[in-house]
Amino acid sequence: MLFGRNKKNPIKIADKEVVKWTYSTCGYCSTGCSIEVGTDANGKPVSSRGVGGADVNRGKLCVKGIFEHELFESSGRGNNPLIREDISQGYRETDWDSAMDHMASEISRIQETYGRDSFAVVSTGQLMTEEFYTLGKLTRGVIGTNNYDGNTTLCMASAVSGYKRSFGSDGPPGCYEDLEQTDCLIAWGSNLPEQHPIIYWRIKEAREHRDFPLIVVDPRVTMLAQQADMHLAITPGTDVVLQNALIHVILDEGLEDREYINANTVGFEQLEMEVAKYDPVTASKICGIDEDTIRNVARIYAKAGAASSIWTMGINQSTHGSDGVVGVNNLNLVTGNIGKPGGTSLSITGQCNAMGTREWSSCSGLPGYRALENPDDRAEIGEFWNVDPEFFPKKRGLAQTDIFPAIELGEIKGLWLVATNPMTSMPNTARIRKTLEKLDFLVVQDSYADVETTQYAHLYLPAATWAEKEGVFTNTERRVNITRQVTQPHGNSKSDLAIFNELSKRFKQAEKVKFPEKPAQVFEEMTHLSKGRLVDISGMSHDLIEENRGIQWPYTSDDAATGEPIKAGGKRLYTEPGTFRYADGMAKLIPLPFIDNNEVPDDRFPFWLNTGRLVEHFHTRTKTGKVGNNNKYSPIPFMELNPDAADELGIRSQEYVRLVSKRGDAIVMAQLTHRVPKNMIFVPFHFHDCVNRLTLGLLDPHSRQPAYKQSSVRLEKLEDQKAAAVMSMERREF
Ligand SMILES: Nc1nc2c(c(=O)[nH]1)N[C@H]1C(S)=C(S)[C@@H](COP(=O)(O)OP(=O)(O)OC[C@H]3O[C@@H](n4cnc5c(=O)[nH]c(N)nc54)[C@H](O)[C@@H]3O)O[C@H]1N2
Ligand SMILES: Nc1nc2c(c(=O)[nH]1)N[C@H]1C(S)=C(S)[C@@H](COP(=O)(O)OP(=O)(O)OC[C@H]3O[C@@H](n4cnc5c(=O)[nH]c(N)nc54)[C@H](O)[C@@H]3O)O[C@H]1N2
Ligand code: SF4
Ligand SMILES: [Mo]
Repeated sequence: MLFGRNKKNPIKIADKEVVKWTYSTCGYCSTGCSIEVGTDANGKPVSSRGVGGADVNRGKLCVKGIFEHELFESSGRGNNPLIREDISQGYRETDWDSAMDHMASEISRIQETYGRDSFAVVSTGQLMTEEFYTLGKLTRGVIGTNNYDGNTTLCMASAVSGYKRSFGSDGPPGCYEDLEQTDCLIAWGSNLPEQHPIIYWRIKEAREHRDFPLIVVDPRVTMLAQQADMHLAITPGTDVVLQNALIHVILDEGLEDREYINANTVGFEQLEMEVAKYDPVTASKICGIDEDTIRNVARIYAKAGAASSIWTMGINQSTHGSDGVVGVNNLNLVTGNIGKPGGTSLSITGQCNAMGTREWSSCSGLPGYRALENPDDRAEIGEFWNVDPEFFPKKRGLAQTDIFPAIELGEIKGLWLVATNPMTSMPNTARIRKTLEKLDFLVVQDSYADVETTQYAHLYLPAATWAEKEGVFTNTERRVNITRQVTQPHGNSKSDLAIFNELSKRFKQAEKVKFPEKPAQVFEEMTHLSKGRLVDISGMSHDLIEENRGIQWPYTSDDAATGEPIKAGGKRLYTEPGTFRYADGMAKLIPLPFIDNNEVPDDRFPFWLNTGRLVEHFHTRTKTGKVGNNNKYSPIPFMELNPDAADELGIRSQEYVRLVSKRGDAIVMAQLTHRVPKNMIFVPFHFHDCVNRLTLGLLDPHSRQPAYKQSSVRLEKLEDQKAAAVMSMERREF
């Protein structure tokens, strides 16, 4: 029988008839996998595969990367620029020259009427670094608005702020190898198997060879928590309390690394005084982790030869986001776990090039981690770009999350959105909708014409995406890797670099500023500006990067001159004592008092609303919603709901339920699971008109990042399930 069945259905792998493989770097998450895209005899991309010799992914790809070649011709891509005078009218197609002329004249009109900063630019973590650098030059050096920021404020701002506060500079100090070599790993609010599957796979493989403790701090039983030795289901938004308590126990039991603390840090006494208040008993009442577990974890971490902490949005997206990052750094500094193999404080980054934008986009400053506040930095960049340094603002302007309220107030009249979709990704989207409607002029530059923001735009610019162009990304471990062009831009779309260059030509101020056309020429400018900086890439070139399947910075021209194998350099920062980026070379230990300021469940809204991601989808689904193999896993909005809570409310599996917060409502399907506690629901944020209608998004005071993970809702049972299904369907239509 078995034989017969096998004979009837032999396994057959379709031959895609690939004639050429082109080297690239995955354009989804910040893991930074090396990927090759196969094209057939007609030049059509037909297949994707992992690159075997690449250190990051060693031949593997996750469920997003493996279908990435399907993006180029997916539905909804933009073909031509679209224009209209008023958002009540329909669009008409236009040519690039007219679109660029119109955009430049509208920017000038707005700036002349309302002042330079009344035109704002909101960018992303998903362009090539050369594009970020060029947009920075255009915005800071030519257009001259200080209201320029990126969606990275929704994502990595707390990590950036926390690194700056602790170490004197941004720049993740560790690498993936640390997570394989460590003797203890704590993951704070980071669900690697779904969000960074290849990093997860590397840790899992390392643990198969050498079992070291994995401790997961997350209010949900995530996939990573299922693999953990200890799962600490923390009360949302209270990680800082747990961090203080861990340090309390470490100091109480004399487990700290005195030698390291003396040679590398200042502020120990102040920290000691603050953590003294967080004995395990007091802390357990706030953070929900019992006192014995707190003591155990503190001992395991401090006694490990090398211990590492990683974190992602569970820490960053909180009103204590920046403090949570400083808390992780405090823990690693008192135990001597920075800059040594297996000992690090590593923010797992989000978007494919969130790091590139931090380093080179000039969003929060000037290129190469330079600051607007520093006169030397302004002078240096002014001279290099041929821009009068007085043209630069002397301090950073509004963060992305403050730009929208400034539109509400009428202070900002024009907005340029580059590769970001705030109509789905910002908290409280009803408010964002009203805000966008108020603009005199909105430009949306996106690879997809059907992205929700185009409903509010006056001008739509179709952008090429990912391997339709060339350039570099930097991943979580500071590895610069290259995407080569696989295929031509879709329709009449243009690369973002070409769009920035075209626009620059329309401004008088740009006559004396150079805008090189080729990505490799732009990269060359960056290498020059990086010399002697923390982010030194002066030894790199596009070709050398491809040859090595990515190179970690710093990689200096001196390193390159030695001719030694590249693997030796750039793995870790702060490996020598007293080399932190503050003037005295010391890292700061910073006391973190805890103030409970979240929206918490109450009688009217009794559930915690937790939000996040799924492995098969990326962000607002402009991409994965169009790839059948990704979308079919979860095509409709749903929530994770505890079966006991469902039982009490009379909600059955797969029923549609109305969620209500103080901001708005949304309809989702109930998926009953013990992943969430009884007083919490978890809703993926990938769906339009869904969970961000509900979120509050209070801002972290240091980073201005929204607390997407903490707000409260109630659940309403819906009698008319058919009508609910239709409403839910309408909201997910593309
Ligand atoms: N498949 C896929 N991968 C992605 C992305 C994607 O959209 N899809 N996006 C990329 C981007 S931009 C980012 S930023 C990363 C995000 O990667 P992650 O941060 O790993 O993903 P999230 O699901 O947003 O949140 C992680 C966890 O935070 C937990 N959490 C909630 N509140 C708290 C809290 O108070 N404390 C703690 N300790 N944990 C809490 C949630 O329960 C959730 O499991 O993923 C990247 N990778
Ligand atoms: N509730 C809730 N909300 C969240 C989060 C959460 O955890 N919970 N996470 C937040 C985080 S961490 C992030 S990073 C944000 C992400 O939020 P967004 O950045 O707003 O979401 P994306 O869908 O990634 O938007 C990127 C856009 O760029 C377009 N694009 C892709 N490639 C290119 C290109 O090469 N050029 C151009 N011009 N366009 C391109 C895509 O089509 C898409 O429309 O969401 C945030 N929102
Ligand atoms: S893990 Fe991230 S970088 Fe690697 S293939 Fe998946 S989405 Fe791409
Ligand atoms: Mo992100």
